[in-house]
Amino acid sequence: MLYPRATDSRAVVDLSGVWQFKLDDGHGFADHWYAKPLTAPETMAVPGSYNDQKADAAHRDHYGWAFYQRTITVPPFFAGQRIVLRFASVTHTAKVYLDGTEIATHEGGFLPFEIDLTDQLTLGQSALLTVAVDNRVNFSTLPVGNEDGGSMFGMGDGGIPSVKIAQEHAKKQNQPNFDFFNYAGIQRPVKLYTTPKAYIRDITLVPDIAGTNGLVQYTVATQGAGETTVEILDRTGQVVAHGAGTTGTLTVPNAHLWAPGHPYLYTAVVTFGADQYRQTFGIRTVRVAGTKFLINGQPFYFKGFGKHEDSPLHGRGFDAVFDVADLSLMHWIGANSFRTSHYPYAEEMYDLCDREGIVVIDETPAVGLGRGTKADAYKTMHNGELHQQNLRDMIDRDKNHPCVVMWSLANEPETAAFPQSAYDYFRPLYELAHELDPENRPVTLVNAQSDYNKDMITRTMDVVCINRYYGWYNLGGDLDAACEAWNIELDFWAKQHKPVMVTEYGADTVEGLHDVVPRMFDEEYQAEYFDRISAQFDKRPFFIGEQIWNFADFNTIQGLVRVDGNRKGVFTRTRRPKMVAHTIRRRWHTIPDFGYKA
Ligand code: GCB
Repeated sequence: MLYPRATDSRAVVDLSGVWQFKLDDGHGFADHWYAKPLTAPETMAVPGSYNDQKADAAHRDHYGWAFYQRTITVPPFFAGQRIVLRFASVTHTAKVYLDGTEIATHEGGFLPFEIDLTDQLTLGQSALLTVAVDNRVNFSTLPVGNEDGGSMFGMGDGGIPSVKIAQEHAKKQNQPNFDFFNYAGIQRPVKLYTTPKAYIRDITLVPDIAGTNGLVQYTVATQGAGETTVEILDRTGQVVAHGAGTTGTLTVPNAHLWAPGHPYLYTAVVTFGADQYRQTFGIRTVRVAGTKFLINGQPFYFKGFGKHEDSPLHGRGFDAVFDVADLSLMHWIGANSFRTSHYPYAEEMYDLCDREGIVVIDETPAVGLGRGTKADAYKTMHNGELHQQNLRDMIDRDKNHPCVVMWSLANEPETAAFPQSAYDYFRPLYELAHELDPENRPVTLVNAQSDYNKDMITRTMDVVCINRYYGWYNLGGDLDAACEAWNIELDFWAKQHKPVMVTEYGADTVEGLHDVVPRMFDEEYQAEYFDRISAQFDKRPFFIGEQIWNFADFNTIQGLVRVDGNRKGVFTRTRRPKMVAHTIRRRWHTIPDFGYKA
C-alpha cells in the first residue's frame, strides 16, 4: 500500500488536530453516538494514544470502545478526483462511520487501512466522521490478551477465597499477555488524499547489483486505463534510467549503493495516465550465507536495540520529534539497527531510517502467542488468520524500504512446551513471508528463553534471534554464572551452523542508583552486565549481532516487577543516558558495521 504523498497529481489533507472524543459508557452503539454530534464531548489530540491525555484513571484504564469525531470537508476544486480516507493505524479495532453510515471496520492496531470516499462525499459540504475504537485484547487478538484474568506479573489469587471473590467483583481491565502498556486510540496520522480516477495502486521495486550497475525490477499495479512510465532519479534529481510499461528491469549505471551509514536513496517517478507517484528506494542486497548476514555481499554486524513506540503523554502516538531524536541518539551511541518490537511502527519511522542509514528488523504484532497457558494453546487459539493478514499487510506496506533487512514473524511465542505445534503453526508463516516478499529477505522468529534442545522451529529460521536474560530473570545478580550459561547455550548454537544474534538482553536499572559493589537495579550492574556478556559474543564467529533490551525505559501494565514501567532502557523515558550508555558507546564505536568477524 502506498504512503499518502503529495505529487504533481495528488493532494493530501492531514486530519491531525484536536478531535471530539468520548469513552463509551456501554450505550454508545445502542444510542447511535456515531450518527450525531457527541453530547458533552471531550477534546482529544490525534494522532496520540488517549490514555495519558487526561488526568484520570477512566482514560488510562479504559476497557472497551471509545468514540472519536470530527467533521471533514472536501473543497469543490477536488472535483473529478478520487478521494480516499486513510488511517495509518487505529488500535486495536476500528469502526468508521460517515454521517452515521458504517463505511469500514478494521481489526489490528498497527497497520494502515483506507476507504474510498469518492461517491460518499458531497464536495463543499461537511460530513460527520466518527471512529469507534476498541482497545480490548484477548486470545484471538494480536497482540494477545489474557482472557482468563491471568496476570503477567504474578498477581494471582494465591488460592485465597477473599481475593477470589474480590477479583470477581473487580472492574474489568485489559490483561495484556505482553510487557508494554496497552495504549490505544487513533495513534497515527489520519489523512485524506486524492488521485486521478485512473490511478497507481501500488509500486514494487526490487533492487539488485550487477558489477558496478544497479538493477531495479519494477512492477506497477494500476486501476483504469493509461500508459505507464518509470524514471529513476538520483539524489541530485538527474534521470539515470527510464522505462515504460507496468513491469520491467532498469539498469542504473555506476550505482550508489544504500548501506547502513551510507544511505544513498534514488527516487522512482512513476506516471500512469494523469497520475504520478514518487517512490524512494535504495539499491542494496540482503542475503544469508552460511553463518553470515550479508548486506551488499559484506558481512554485517547488528549493533542496536529493541525499541518501543513509547513516550510521555503521547503514549504510542506518532511523534516525529521523538523518532528523529531517537535516531540521533542511535548515531551517538554507535548503533546501526533496531527491531520494531513488538509491532510494525509508523511508516514515517521507516522513511527516516532509509534516510539515516539505520537497519530495521520489521516485526508483526504477534507477541504473547501460546504463552502462559498450561495446555497447548496452538490447538485452541484463533489468531492464525489475523497473523497471516498482518504479515501480508506489513510486507505490502514496507517492501520498498531499504532499511528493512529482515522480517520477524513474532516475538517470544511458546516454542518449547509444544514444539511440534509451534513448528506446525510457524512453518507455513515462514514460507508465506518468503512468498510474499518480492525481495525475499531473510525471515526470523524471536525466541524466548526456554529449552532450546526441545524447540524445533527457531533453528529453522534464516537467522536465529534469541532473547536471553541470563543475569537477570535467570541467574539474576550472578554474572559469572550468567556468562557460563551463555557459553553453554552458545556451544549448542555453534552446532546448528546458523547465524545467531541476541535480540534482547538487559537489566532493569534505576537511574541515579549507585553502589561500589554492583547490585541488580543499580547503574553499575547494568554496565557490568553488558560488558561481561557482550564479551562472550566476541568469541563466537557465528554470532552476528547484539540488540539490547531496551533503547529507552517504557510504560507497562502495573505489576510487582515494574516500578514505573520497564526500566531496562539504556536511556530514560525522556531520553537521558544512563551510565551504561557511555560504556556501550565506547564498545560500539570500535565495532565496524561490516567485516567485524570476517
Ligand atoms: C521479554 C519480552 C519483552 C519484555 C522483556 C522484559 O522477553 O520480549 O517484551 O519487555 O522481556 O523486560 O521482561
